[in-house]
Parts: sequence; structure tokens; C-alpha cells
Amino acid sequence: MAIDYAERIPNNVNLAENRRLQRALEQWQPGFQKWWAEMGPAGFQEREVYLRTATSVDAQGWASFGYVKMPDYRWGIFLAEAERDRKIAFGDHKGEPAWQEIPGEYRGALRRLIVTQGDTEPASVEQQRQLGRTSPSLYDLRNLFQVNVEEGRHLWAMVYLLHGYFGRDGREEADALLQRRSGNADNPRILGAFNEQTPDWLSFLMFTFFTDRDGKYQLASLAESAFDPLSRTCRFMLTEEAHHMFVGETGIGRVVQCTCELMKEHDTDEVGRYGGIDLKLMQKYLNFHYSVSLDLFGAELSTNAANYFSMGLKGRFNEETRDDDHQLNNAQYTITQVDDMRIVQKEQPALLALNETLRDAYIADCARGVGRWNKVIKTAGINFELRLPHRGFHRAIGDCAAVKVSPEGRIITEAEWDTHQGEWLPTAAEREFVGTLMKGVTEPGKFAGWIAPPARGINHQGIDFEYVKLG
Ligand code: BYC
Repeated sequence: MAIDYAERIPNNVNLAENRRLQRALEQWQPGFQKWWAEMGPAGFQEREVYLRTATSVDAQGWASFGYVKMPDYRWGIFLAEAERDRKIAFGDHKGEPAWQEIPGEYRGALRRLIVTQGDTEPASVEQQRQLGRTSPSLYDLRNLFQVNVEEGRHLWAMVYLLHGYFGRDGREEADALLQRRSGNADNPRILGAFNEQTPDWLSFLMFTFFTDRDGKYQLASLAESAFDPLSRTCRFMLTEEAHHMFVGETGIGRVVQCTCELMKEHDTDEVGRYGGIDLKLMQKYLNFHYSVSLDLFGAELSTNAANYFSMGLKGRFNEETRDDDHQLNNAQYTITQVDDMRIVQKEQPALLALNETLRDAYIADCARGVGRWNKVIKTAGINFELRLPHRGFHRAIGDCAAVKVSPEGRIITEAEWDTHQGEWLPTAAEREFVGTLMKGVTEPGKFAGWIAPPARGINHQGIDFEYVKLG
């Protein structure tokens, strides 16, 4: 179904026919706009940005590209097409028709999942708020803003569900989503990684690679939900999420490429003095962003996750293609745990181990991306490999949060940690150094000295296209 752009809130959910919901959303909208003005990208709000806007939800050609001022972006509510006679694929209700309304007994659990998902969207915009002024190119600036407006739309997607299906408590939660603030001591965002800072572009590119990829896996699990409106919402969000991960993967790939070129040109590993970022320093940033993103999957054993699954609220990644009973009442799964100060593999009930199951799929996906960066290094003839640290390294959630683990996966003492952590995670001085490289480059087709140009532009435009009109 095409989206009616004449309406105040573009949508393909027949909002015009649901006056109560439309009014509720119209009341929420000014609060969103105020939040965007206060917490969205600093500066550039009056600039024309070459953005992609969702104009339909079919697989081909859902996106239209054109110049838009960010406050005029048409944030709307788009659900993927309904699947006819969709059946629940897992859990206690497996085989029953998918729900168009929420069973009363599951409202609390489902609301919590939707609020947690929704909270990450504005949080990431807040984290990235200051990056516009130090963008390495107009191409990258445009990509940042594309990510930001789409995270805003993902907030709308969750708020639609809260307003449409949860009554008064849903409305209160929707308001609270605009009140929490990333990193705020009194009213922080819900999940740890979304209260960290994204102070520079290396962090931003790592974030879009590692943290947005958590988004992919969580959204894919929610896309399996028995609650059909959530499933359809998440399916459409995933099409947008792909671009965010593209920004991260190609972005880090371009930094790696630039570093390799500087290493060869100057015959040194230490390219800092030539305005580049050492591979060793990139490894430290990788260690940080990977470990805080691993925390986002929750504890290895979780009754919450088991309940979500049995209730039919949240499935596994690619639930339908899995070759098992989709109920897991007697199944086992091997997970990594700490036992008597050793890291061991243990069989546990699969139902309790669903967070770890999802984390495993995520880790494999991250490893593929890191492999592609390593190809760039190898092709340059340089003998260095970026690596994912052990899953227990630098964790704040789960079994390993109680111990200190080296990147190789050895449990170490606090004293060893204190001695070595500067070799594994970026130090204050290194973060400061990366900060000094962050100088805005705004001439079309020009790039900062620490990142290579991309292989191609956006939507068949040239690399030197004026992606943001600053004049
Ligand atoms: N930080 O039973 P457990 C995205 C809490 S990213 C702080 O293991 P559960 C995006 C937990 O709440 C995807 N607290 O937790 C990316 C629980 O509290 P209670 C976002 C944490 O429920 C980039 C306790 O610890 N979507 O879209 O199994 C840009 C015990 O834990 C954390 C979702 O996350 C943490 N990291 O699993 C923009 C999907 N982890 O019960 C967007 C929805 C756990 O003791 N969320 N806790 O009070 C979920 O499915 C689950 O809430 C989680 C946690 C997987 C996150």
C-alpha cells in the first residue's frame, strides 16, 4: 500500500480511520519535534540534506531520495505488508494464528520489550548529536543524518505500538521515551551501551558496525513475534537498519584502507604523526564497542528471555528455518560460563540460554565483517589482523561481569587488569588524539586525512556530489 504523504503523519496503517489513535499521535508529535530540536543533530537543521525517505513498503523501490531539511523529514509509521494467515512459529502458541491484539496476560512483558527497543532509538540520536561539525566529508555527514532521521522514525514505530495497543500506560511510556536522556545520571536510557558517549567519528563508525548490528539481531527476533503489528513493524525497520550497518562496515573499512596507505607511504606502523589512526588503536576501539554491544544481549541464562519465547513474544534469529520443535522444552544449548574462576563450556536448558543463542549469531556476523577489514589489510601487504576479543572481555552484564577477562579469554586478577587495560582499551590520551583528527571537511569530494573516500556515492550520485548544501 502506498503511503499518503498528504497526511500529517505519513502512514500505511489507515490512521485516518482511527481518529482516537490519530489524535493521540498528533498530541505526541509536538513533543517529538521539541525533542528533535533539543537533542537531535546540533546545527545543520536548516540545511538541505540529500536523504532517503520511505515512500512505500514493497521490497523494490521503497525509498525516494531528495533534498530535505531534517525537521521537515516525513517521520511516519510504516509496517511491512501483512502475511496472509500468518501462524505463530514458536513457543506455547505455536501453530495458532498470529495475534492482531495483545492477549491481556502478556501486556506487561510485551510493553517492556517495546519500551526497551524504543528507548535505544532516540538514545543513539542523542549520543551522535555533536558529530556533524567534525564530519570527515559531506558524504559522511549525509550518512550520519540519514542514520539519525531513521532512528527517529524507529522511535515512531515503537510509539505507534504503545499508543495503538496499550492505552493509557502506553501513552505514559511514549512520553517517558522523550524524557530519558543518554548518559543522564538522574534519568538515563535503559541499556548500558546507550549511555556511553559517541564523541568522535571512529566511535560512530564502530557503533554503527557493532551496536546497530545488535539492533539487527534484536529486531529480527522481534520480527518473529506472535504479535503481528510488532512483527510487521520490525520487518520494515530491518530494511533501514541495513544501511546503518553499511555505514559502519564500509566506514571502518575506509579508515583501515587509509591507515594501510599511510603505513606503506611512510614505512611505519605509527601513522599518528601523519594524521592517521594506527591499526593497534583501531583494535582498542573495536574491543570497546564490541564488548559493550555484547552486553546488550543480556545474561547468558535468562528467565525473562525464556518467558518471552514461550509466550511467543520474541523468537530466535531465523526462527522458521531452524530444524527443531520451536518450543525447546527439552533442548540443551552449550554456553560459556564462569565456574570456580575458570571459563568453561556448559550445557544448559536451551530455553534459558536464548540470549546466548542470539549472541552467538551476532558474534559470527561480527567475525565476518572483521574478516572483510582484514582482507583490506592483507591486500595492502601488511602483516596485521584485527580480532574480536574473547566474549568475556570487559563485560558488565552476564557471568563474566564478576571477573576480569583478558582479550584472549583468560581470567586475570584486578591488578593484572589495571596494569594492562591501557593496552586493550583506548586511553584518555588516545581518545584525545583521535579527537584532534576530527576536523570538519565540507568541500564536496574532499575527505579528512584519516579516512579513504568510499568506493561509490549514494544512490548512483558521484562521490563529489553535494550531499549537504551548506552554502
Ligand atoms: N544494560 O534477564 P536478563 C537497537 C537487565 S539495539 C542494562 O539477561 P533480558 C539500536 C535486564 O533488563 C537493540 N541493563 O535480561 C542500535 C534485567 O533487569 P531486571 C535494542 C540490562 O531481559 C543502534 C536484568 O538486567 N533492542 O535497536 O533477558 C542504534 C537481567 O538481565 C542489560 C532490544 O534490546 C544492559 N545491557 O535481556 C539504535 C530488544 N541487559 O529484570 C538502535 C528488546 C540486561 O532484573 N530487549 N539488563 O529488572 C530485550 O530483548 C531484553 O530486554 C534484553 C535484556 C535482551 C536487552
